[in-house]
Amino acid sequence: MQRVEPAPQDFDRVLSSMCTEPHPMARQAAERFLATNPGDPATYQEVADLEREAVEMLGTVTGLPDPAGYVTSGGTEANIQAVRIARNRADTDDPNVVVPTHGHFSFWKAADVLGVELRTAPPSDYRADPDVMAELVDADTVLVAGVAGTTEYGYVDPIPELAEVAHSVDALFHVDAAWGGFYLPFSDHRWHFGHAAVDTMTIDPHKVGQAAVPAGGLLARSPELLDELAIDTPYLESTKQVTLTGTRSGAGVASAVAAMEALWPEGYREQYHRSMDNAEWLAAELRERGYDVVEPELPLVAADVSVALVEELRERGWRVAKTEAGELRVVCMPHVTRSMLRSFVADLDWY
Ligand code: 0PR
Repeated sequence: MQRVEPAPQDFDRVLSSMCTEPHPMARQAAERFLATNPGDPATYQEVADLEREAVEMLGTVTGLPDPAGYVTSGGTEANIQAVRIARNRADTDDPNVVVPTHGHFSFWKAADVLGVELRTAPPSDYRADPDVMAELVDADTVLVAGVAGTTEYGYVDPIPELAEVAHSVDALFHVDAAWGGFYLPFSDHRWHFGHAAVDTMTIDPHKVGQAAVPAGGLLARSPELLDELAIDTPYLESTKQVTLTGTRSGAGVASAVAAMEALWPEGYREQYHRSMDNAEWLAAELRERGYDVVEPELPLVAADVSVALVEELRERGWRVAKTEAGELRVVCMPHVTRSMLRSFVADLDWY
């Protein structure tokens, strides 16, 4: 029997990450499918079947019956591909994409790689402002995007209103729920395919979904949208490929299915409530100590703790991040427990 080495990443003091400890079943599945390549479905049929299952389950999570899509390498690839679908579908020589300024930096990569103009709209109260977005769209707008669970504050843009802005100029509407997608089903937010005319969505099993890295998700309302990405593959048995990468990880695909089978919906529901309670507890503790706290909307807390103090906490081994505005940012992922937050607050008090 071979010895199992301890995991190289210890999540004990990680408060900055949007990744987490994979579910034990996800870890096991990842290992089993380590050497498979869903990019070659004719050769690796079992993992190709699993990918169809993954997409089906992601459709269930996001209110989309008969979803089209695939398991990406992460949110970045999914966002790039959403922009690519929109650009390829549209009939313009001068395409532009409209996103809130708090959109993930992957939209900047997409614009650069795909040669589209990126127009950014400042938010009001941490959420995209549909009126400001509406001022930026025109006949050359191919895509409007909203974020359901922003990277810095965990806020949810007004998705139904942004969908209207997109469709007023016949653009596609994309929702980036890369991080929020596995928390949101248990909240009151209107964010998914069943709530608004959403065309494409990013939702990542390797974040709150508790799958192993790499497992992102791209979903499209119809197979025709996904076909905008199709490239002929003459020497493979399958005749076309829609993914951005060629060879890709079967481990991510298999672990996404295993995590969702283990956790959807009850496990994720319990996790949402635990994490949200933790975020609210931390927000209250920080407020009691006089810090300005951004009211958490999903399990993510931002507070105006000084940069010097954040540095001290890092010295003590805490992995904490800062927002662009300089606030301390704590992402309450599944591995973040109340006792971990208690010892974090105790360290904060020590200074
Ligand atoms: N969309 C949103 C809303 C995101 O927050 C992120 C990642 C992405 C898309 C891109 O996803 P991938 O990183 O899977 O391509 N947000 C975090 C960030 O960029 C990712 C992250 C993950 C950061 C783990 C740190 C970390 O330890 O800040």
